[in-house]
Amino acid sequence: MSRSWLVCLLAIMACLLASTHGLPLQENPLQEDEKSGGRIVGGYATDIAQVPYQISLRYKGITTPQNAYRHRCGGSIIAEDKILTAAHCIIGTVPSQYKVVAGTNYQTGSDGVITNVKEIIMHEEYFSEFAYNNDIAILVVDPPLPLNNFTIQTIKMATEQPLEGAVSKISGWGTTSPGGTSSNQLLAVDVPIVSNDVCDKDYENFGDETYRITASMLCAGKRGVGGADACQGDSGGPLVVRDVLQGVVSWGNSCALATHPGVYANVAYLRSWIDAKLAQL
Ligand code: 4AZ
Repeated sequence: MSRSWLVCLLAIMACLLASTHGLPLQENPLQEDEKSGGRIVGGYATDIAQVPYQISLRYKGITTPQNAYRHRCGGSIIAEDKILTAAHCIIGTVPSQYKVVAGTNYQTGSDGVITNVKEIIMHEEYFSEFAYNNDIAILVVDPPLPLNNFTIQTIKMATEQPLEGAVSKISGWGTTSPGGTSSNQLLAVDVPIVSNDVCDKDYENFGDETYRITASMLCAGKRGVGGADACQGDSGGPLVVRDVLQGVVSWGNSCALATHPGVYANVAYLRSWIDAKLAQL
């Protein structure tokens, strides 16, 4: 038998062996939530009139001024000239790198109105002691947004903690699966509030010892079920319970896992910091 025939035979045998031993034939098997055709993850298309406090924070790199501003994070309108977002969205950047777009349904849309960021106020204790601790920032925009009682409105900030099990609404243009593509249409999903004690236990074996659920955080998700969550690109955006802003999309282990709720900055807890900053402005 010639050498080339032997090589051929070996190759065929290797293939037969592989197929009987169940090596994956598909390079990238679908994630659980991709099978369900998820959105935001697991959500539904909504209209900006349903969440008129939602903004799209558009960003460009400092070394690529020729580029367009692109959606980076969400945020919430707390006054005609103030936006609440996550510290991790804006850390290490300057105001000129941003535009704020309000009253739009699309992350690439130029419907709605556009304004500039004049000032960024980040929590001084962001990431101190614990990972993602105090993940909150205020953006001052100029000119102020033209509030219209329809597609561009403020949201009231919480003064009290939400009840465990209360249904919250989260919204944004983030990815519809972990590591997936983001949605051009605004999406929303409803998830129940999870207590910090329960959530901290869920995160016991995640990351290093700095990953704890602290008082500056809030959790929401369908424990034991999964499939509904915020994901990458939703960060900085709103978690609302009965028309009150309770959370700011912050972090989590992947997205929409049954074992790990999404984690949010806790607006009621951070309220004293927010109010102090607003009073100084
Ligand atoms: C992110 O990467 C991210 N499931 C945001 C929210 C969550 C996970 C990741 C929560 O911006």
